[in-house]
Amino acid sequence: MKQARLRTLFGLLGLLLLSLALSAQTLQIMDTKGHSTTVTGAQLAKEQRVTVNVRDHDTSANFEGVPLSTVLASADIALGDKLRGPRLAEALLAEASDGYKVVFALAELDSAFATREIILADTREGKPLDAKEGPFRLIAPGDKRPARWIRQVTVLRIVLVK
Ligand SMILES: Nc1nc2c(c(=O)[nH]1)N[C@H]1C(S)=C(S)[C@@H](COP(=O)(O)O)O[C@H]1N2
Ligand SMILES: [Mo]
Repeated sequence: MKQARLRTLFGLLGLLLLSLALSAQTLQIMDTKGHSTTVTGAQLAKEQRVTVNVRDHDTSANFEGVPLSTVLASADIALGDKLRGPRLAEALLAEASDGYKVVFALAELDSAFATREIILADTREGKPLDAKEGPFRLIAPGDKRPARWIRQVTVLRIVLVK
């Protein structure tokens, strides 16, 4: 009886620590006007999640996360019907904590244009990404080189290319 209660207590404590850890993982999204939105690991855990299987150099890897289009929608970056005209010169500049940067055209992230789905991954083989890779990494299935699979991504900046 006592043991069962202790187990429940430790279970709840574990959940609390997990949710605290997830809310400490943050990613910043900046729109073209400089308005910023913060996305947390806890929020990503509640979204519709997808899994992708990709080749990382010579090994197969399973990443799970949320489509970038969903992440952008949560920051009010409109895609679909709203992505037309001059907005087709908009790009997503992803920045990592080591200074590495990569870009994707916004149209590449929109299901109305793209035949593949680029994701913001937070797990690999079912485990949270380690400090070297995560907490967040972009994965673009279909890219033959993994050079845009930016590790430790901290900022997603929407830029208008002039
Ligand atoms: N933050 C960050 N992400 C990065 C890089 C980097 O230097 N910094 N290199 C890229 C390149 S060139 C490759 S080939 C892959 C290699 O990732 P891996 O070592 O995890 O397989 O990560 C990509 N993502
Ligand atoms: Mo690379």
